[in-house]
Amino acid sequence: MNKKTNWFKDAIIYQIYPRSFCDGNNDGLGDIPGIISKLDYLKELGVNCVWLSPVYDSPQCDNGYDISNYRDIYPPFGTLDDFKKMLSEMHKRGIRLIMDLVVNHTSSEHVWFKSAISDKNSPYRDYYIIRKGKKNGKKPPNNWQGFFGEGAWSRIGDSEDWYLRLFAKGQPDLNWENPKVREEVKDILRYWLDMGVDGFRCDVINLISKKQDFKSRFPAIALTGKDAYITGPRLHEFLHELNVDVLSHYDCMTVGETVLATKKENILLTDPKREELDMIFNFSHTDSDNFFGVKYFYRKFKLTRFKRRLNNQQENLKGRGWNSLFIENHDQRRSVGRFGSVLGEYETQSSEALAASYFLLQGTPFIYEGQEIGMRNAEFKSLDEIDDVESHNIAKILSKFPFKKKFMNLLYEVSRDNARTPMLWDDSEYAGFSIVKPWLRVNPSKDVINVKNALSNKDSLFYFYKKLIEFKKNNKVIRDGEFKMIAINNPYFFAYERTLNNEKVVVVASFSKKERKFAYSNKLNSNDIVISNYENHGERFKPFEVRIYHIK
Ligand code: TEU
Repeated sequence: MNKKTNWFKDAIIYQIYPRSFCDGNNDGLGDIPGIISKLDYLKELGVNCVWLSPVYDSPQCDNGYDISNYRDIYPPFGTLDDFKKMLSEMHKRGIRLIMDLVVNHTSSEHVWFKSAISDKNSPYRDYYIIRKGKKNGKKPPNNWQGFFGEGAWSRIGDSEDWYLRLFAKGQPDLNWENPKVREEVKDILRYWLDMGVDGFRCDVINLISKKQDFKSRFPAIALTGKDAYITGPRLHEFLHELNVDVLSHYDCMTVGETVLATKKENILLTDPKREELDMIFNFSHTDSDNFFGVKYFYRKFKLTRFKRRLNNQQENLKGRGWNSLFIENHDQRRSVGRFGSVLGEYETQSSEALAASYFLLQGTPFIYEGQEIGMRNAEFKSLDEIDDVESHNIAKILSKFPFKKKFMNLLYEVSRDNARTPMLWDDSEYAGFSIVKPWLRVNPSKDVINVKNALSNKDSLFYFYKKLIEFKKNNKVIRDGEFKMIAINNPYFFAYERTLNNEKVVVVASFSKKERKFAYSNKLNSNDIVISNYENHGERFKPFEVRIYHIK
């Protein structure tokens, strides 16, 4: 019998990046005891689920997205007992836990991979995608490109053979064509589900099936070979198999990170009848300020484009699948000063306008650590301040280009480490994250932007998020109501309705520094406003004013 219920539809999910959340043993790195010490803070915010980025044992070439042992914890983060304690402390507080499931690839330090490359007859050889190179093994088997700016193959020593790795060198892709690999993955799922974990965020899950031709692609442009490895031919079959064999036996949920998936694929992946994933992350709106989904191809932000993309996501899955709602994660730069919000004057109000714009759409909202207090980008000034493997790979490529300086400045602005600086708990030297120098620099804004200040100011962004969370929890119209975008071509306002029978919620957020009228709101009664970031509501909206009307 299928044991899955739909609790994911009522989830409000907070993402923790364990390295950067809280350092419990003062070694400069966040850890599980640190997380436990902050659970009451999450309870105060009101979230009811945590997505924990990887805590498994790992050499950390990509901060844990390279797993060397799927059944143990990276020692600097704590022990399995610490993990179990965290899980039970979360459950005690009504907070569920979803783990990051990274099974497109393992670490090159995983015993499977070590055996696979050291012995051609190893039973693990076929766990990976290993092919003979061209030119007597001196050149890679084809011209595919990976996600971190490099070719997708690495040579095994000085042999003729190469292994596929769509990310860093230390992240060899698993061969999902091999049924033994799929059984291993199922066992990993069972191991954590039996321990009481509530579900998984499935890393780059739409890359697990590859076209088996392994031929070069022409013309060779960004992400060469992507037609072979993005939403490959057996993806749906593999996901269905995991669901039927494992997931459906537990009351758990899944959210798939689906990179560059099409509208049609997104429907297939989330259609409950097909039993694949509960929801997916669609990046079309976070990519609205770049070309081709590549953040280095920067494009000026337009509110109307952002609205259209979110509207497309909502309309696409209407009555068919479930959306995930987010504006930040550990791979994205911070949303402050992005997506129409501004730094400096009106910083808080504009972050509130952005929060209201995404949080009450149809779907399950996510908040990334620090987003709720308006943490800003890190303002990196040199590559030495950056740790991320992706940024370092790109910097290597950029060093060969003219206009290097201009590109490097862009890299500092979009580097994933912008989201990974230590959480700002207070204004002490290391922001209450640690008492020793952290692994990544502390954001210089810590004197003003920190949790302590946020909690002591009733008008802070934190309390605005808390209100949105409460409102969503208490009103089924936000979960089940029909979505409709209002005035989609208006360049200054983000507005939408949610309707369930005779009940209606209308969200109107101004993205203008000027006072402006919004014709639609003339029809509405200001007595119905339940959440706002200003006290008085005139005919004109004040800069970045939000009005949420609840009409019953
Ligand atoms: O991200 C997948 C992914 O597509 C990103 O690496 C993206 O290309 C990049 O962030 C754009 O800047 C997932 C994880 O979220 C990421 O942290 C991992 O590095 C990656 O998979 C490999 O596991």
